[in-house]
Amino acid sequence: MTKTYHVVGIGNALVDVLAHAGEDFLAEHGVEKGIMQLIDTERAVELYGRIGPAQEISGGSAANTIAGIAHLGGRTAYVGKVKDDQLGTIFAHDLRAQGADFATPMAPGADEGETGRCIILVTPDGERSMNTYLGLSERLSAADIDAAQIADAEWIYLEGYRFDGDESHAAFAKAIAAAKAAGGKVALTLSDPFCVDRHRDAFRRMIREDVDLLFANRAEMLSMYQTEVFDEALAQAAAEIELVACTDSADGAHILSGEGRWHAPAVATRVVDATGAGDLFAGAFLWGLTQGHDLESCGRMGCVAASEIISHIGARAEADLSALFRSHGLI
Ligand code: GMP
Repeated sequence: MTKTYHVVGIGNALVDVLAHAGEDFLAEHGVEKGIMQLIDTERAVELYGRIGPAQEISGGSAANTIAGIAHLGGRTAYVGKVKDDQLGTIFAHDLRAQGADFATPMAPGADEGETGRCIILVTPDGERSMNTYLGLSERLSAADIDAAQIADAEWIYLEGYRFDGDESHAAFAKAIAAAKAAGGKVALTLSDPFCVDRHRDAFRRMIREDVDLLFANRAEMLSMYQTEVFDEALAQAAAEIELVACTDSADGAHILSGEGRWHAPAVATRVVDATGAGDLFAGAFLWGLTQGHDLESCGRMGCVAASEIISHIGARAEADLSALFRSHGLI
């Protein structure tokens, strides 16, 4: 029976506030380069007051992935918490306008807190350093998971960042149970090396028991398996997960399944802003998978989509990804 959704994603619903910044700005304001740091309201206000001109663009890691799949014509839905405020309305509009279903109830305007945002500082080398004020996205709980919707998905895609919220562990457990009971599959992204550090045991349990497809980058993979040897981490992951897709920046991506291993080269491009590269890699990879493409092609699609995202500011596709896949002979 055909399911309504190819992929339903669950994660932190955030609006990105993107600004250019020099290395000295990062040092001066204690921003750690290349990773995600959680910040409180006070710090968000302070940082916002100090950055240069910024652009607000809908973001959120899993939301970017889902938007990418929808952009490619895949059937998708997203689950994440925003508030009924200006940024929440923009976030919902952008996702729906891309063709994804988004039905998570918005927190009412009278509630405390605001829609979450991520202050992203882009250095001249194109690297992104993220400062996340979670706001309402933090409150995603099991009550926000519609088991019938999840059961109607071929894949669910879980964002590792959401491990930072206690109630969201229960939300993930509910989603996994609903997906598995209906023959669905579970994909997880590790999201960030320090997030892995904070929740290694919970990640490990989920990986061993429930995850069919793991997305990670090199730093996250090393953090997960607590080794400095990349190949060793990849081998450990492949031994316990059916399918592993691990990105490695300018070195592209490694795909592992059983005894099989493939490498997809990065697509040469000028790196303007690395924000969303991994998200769109995952989106394109999952789209390819649900369309029945072989694993190597899925990896190559991921790298083509990632190269589009890093060639401009923001984590949502601007060019026609299907046209790019055609020009690379992938479809
Ligand atoms: O990081 C996810 C994906 O983005 C990688 O697998 C690459 O496809 C792409 N990517 C990330 N960093 C770079 C880079 O510095 N150069 C190029 N060409 N691609 C990158």
